[in-house]
Amino acid sequence: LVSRTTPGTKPVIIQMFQWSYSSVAAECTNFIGPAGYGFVQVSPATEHIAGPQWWTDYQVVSYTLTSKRGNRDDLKNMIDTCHAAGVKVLVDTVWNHMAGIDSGTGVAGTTFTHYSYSGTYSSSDFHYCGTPGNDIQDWNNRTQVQTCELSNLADLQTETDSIRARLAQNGNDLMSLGVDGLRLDAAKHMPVADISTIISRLSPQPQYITQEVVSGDGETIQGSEYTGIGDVMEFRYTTELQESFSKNGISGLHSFNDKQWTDSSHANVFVANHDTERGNAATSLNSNSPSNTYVTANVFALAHPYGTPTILSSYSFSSSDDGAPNGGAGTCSGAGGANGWLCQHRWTAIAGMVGFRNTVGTAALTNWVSPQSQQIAFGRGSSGFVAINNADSDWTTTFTTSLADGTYCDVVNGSSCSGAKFTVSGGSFSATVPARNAIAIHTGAKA
Ligand code: LAG
Ligand code: CA
Repeated sequence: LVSRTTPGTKPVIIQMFQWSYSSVAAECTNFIGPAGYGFVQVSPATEHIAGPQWWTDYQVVSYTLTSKRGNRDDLKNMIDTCHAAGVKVLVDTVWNHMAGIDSGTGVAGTTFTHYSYSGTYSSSDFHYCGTPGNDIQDWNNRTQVQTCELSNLADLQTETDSIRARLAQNGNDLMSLGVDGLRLDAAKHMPVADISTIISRLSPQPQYITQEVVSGDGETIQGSEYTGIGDVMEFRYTTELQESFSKNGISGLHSFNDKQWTDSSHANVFVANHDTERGNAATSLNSNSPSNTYVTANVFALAHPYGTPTILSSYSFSSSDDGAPNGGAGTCSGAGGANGWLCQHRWTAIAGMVGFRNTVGTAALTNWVSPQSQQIAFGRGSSGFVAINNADSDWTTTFTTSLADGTYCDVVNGSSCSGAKFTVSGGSFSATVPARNAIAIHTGAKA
């Protein structure tokens, strides 16, 4: 495999969960490009089952590039428009399985029954692992996880050349439209050798790949197995932030080097994704989390050097099955959402911290202080400094920093220097970090 660059000078990805292609295109032009995001990640592009729920997208019925987000032309137009705005496009890609329901007609008109998808696959193309319902029962059994069914979804024989060829054809179709990279759905359910063979057949090679491998410490299948292919979504980070910000305290977040997690250069990190934000066991923070913790955790993720951050941009829901509001057209207004959409990527703190991340680059974490378990502050070399106060009272102090003398704008609570200003003099500055809030300054935002 050729080595792939991880996101570079504009590393931040936005997961545009369920946004229609035309709405992503408009948002690339209007906000995402100018704000300095590097990538948008869109929902699966392949034809899927019909229905109002969001998760229809993960039940593939053919590789026609028509989904509820738009058709092939809409996809191409979005890619071109986002590129013109300096934003690259990642597509969520479902290679492990096909639809799990008994029968139906897909959103582009393909008829199917379970294990038979007209024009694409027939029953001999799937695994039947022999467990009851052919479902995964033992999540510590590698063979079961990779050849049994995830939620009844027909499991492709990805070890065979014909299936690999068909999946590579789907990948090359995406690449031919100008797609820059892929999010590989259910990667844990496919052996590394299967994915690498498919990826090796793509031309051009994807510039970025992130893989969905949910692994816990000591589990049989580990994300680290997959780092030769690309990045791995590190779900333990998501859990750590949720536990730290909502109960344990944040002082332990200095470094993750002592963990068994994916190494920093291969970890794709997120405060929430579309699965965890609706997780029944509160597996992550989400926009309803109390005390502003969703925001302060995102500030942390964008400030800390571990991993490549993805920001979720999603919508409010009353049932976890609810599909996108407003007919799927993502809409934002000012620094927030509209018509049911949340537009987290526009929130002042998050957009401000994207500028911080782009400015500090790979600068080392310096000048860490944590006077108590709910307060942390650190610098990123001589380029930026952040302080996060997850306690219930204000934190007024003098911070030691490597920033040069000057007056800097808080990018968490203001944009274009509309918030607080802090003056660094002789390697220190004084500030009040409001309760359950944060401040951040960097050399790209001086007064
Ligand atoms: C993923 N990553 O590996 C996605 O992030 C996750 O959102 C997908 O599940 C999963 N893999 C399969 O691609 C989603 C929903 C499931 C849904 C599934 C297929 O979280 O709830 O399952 O997509 O649509 C649904 C029903 C199941 C049913 C299944 C098959 O909820 O009860 O068995 O469909 O009919
Ligand atoms: Ca599989």
